[in-house]
Amino acid sequence: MADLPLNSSSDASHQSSTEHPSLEHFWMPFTANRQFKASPRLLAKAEGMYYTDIDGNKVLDATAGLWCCNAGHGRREISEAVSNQIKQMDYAPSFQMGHPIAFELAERLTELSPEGLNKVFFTNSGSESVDTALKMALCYHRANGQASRTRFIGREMGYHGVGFGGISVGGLSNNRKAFSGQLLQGVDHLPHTLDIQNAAFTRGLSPFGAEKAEVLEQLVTLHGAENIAAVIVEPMSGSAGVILPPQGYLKRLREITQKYGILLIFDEVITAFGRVGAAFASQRWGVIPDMITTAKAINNGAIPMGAVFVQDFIHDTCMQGPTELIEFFHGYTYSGHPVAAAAALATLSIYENEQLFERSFELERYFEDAVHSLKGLPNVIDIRNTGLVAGIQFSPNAQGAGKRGYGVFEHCFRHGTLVRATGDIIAMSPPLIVDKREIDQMVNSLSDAINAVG
Ligand code: PXG
Repeated sequence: MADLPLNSSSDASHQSSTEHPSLEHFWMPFTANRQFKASPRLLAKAEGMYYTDIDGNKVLDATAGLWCCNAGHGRREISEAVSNQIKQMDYAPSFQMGHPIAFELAERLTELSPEGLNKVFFTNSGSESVDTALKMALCYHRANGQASRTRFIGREMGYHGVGFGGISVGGLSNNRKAFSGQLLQGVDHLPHTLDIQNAAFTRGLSPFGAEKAEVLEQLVTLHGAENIAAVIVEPMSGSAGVILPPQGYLKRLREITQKYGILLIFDEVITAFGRVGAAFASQRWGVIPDMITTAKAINNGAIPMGAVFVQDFIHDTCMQGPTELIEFFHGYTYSGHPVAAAAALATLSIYENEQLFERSFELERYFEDAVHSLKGLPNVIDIRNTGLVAGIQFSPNAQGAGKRGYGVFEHCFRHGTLVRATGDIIAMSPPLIVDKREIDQMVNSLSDAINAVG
């Protein structure tokens, strides 16, 4: 077994302990494993707005875990629902069998979803939701007598998880290049909508850039609408560093897809359940897609779960052929898992009782003012925000792309605030229970880090 690294980069503001588990065997996801293991950050507890690390230091959570814990941490309602459900029935299959709680959850979810999206397919993650939606699009067109519609259109800088479908329609080159020999055939990408030159420091949606949706018309001309199955975009890109849709852009995508019979999929794995000031980004920005992919905050991140919301017409078209035959050859052992579903029902009750989606909308202005106060600090080249999410972008430093962003993230963590770095962008997406004092604390911590890192 390897020697245990003992807080090699701890500083005076963070206590260090001498006991760590062996870090040798867990190959960590999306992590610089060797760097992390040389200087680990290990969390042990979570309550409300705070994590506590294994040395007992409190860390203010400005990321809702990884965009998951919108109701804050340690919610008793959720842990009790999970505990009760696991005692009553730990697991039950959803293939040719069923259990009431999954049906109840599907119904509750459709009370929140945009009009017409009344069918729910359960998965266990955002990646699975994306692959499910892509497969559903192919099934629908085939059932609709248009089997030639097989092409997908994603967008540059889009993130749609890590399945082969998701990385094919996704547009982050680091996630694609090692696998490029085996990506899906027949995929194009729209241009991304990040526009620092014209729109830096815009509060909310930029008035510039809706015309980027027109590229879809060119792709239709190039391939023929009869060959295109679906367009998939995040209404707001999270992973790529909080990239917002320009005003009118999503509406234009909807108009063009509708005109040509192309399905429009919104990937709301990050934006659903209150992040942008409404239950769904679709509602916030007034554009209704044909499918919505979700995960994460569906049950506050408590148990892996995802869901695809589907327009009735897609579902109904697929319900054909002899009734004893399976209509959609797709599903997961854990689709609609009873314990995950119990956590989701408890979570939805918290969202409703505490009006957290409304809170996200109401706090938007305060959060916006707070994050935009960072304008003018060294190397800050853009600040973007909506609801309770913000991205702060830095120019890269001489050591290379991403180094400054990582430095700011690391400084914040060592001084008690968890933010998320993607390249030279810091994302903040606190639990929706955050209060104004905590917003100030996060922004002060970030300001200190930006000044210190330089
Ligand atoms: N779609 C979107 C829009 C996402 O943001 C996924 C799909 C995949 O979900 P799963 O559950 O398979 O991981 C995501 C995931 C970050 C970050 O740093 C974002 C995600 C995951 C990890 C890190 O912003 N989003």
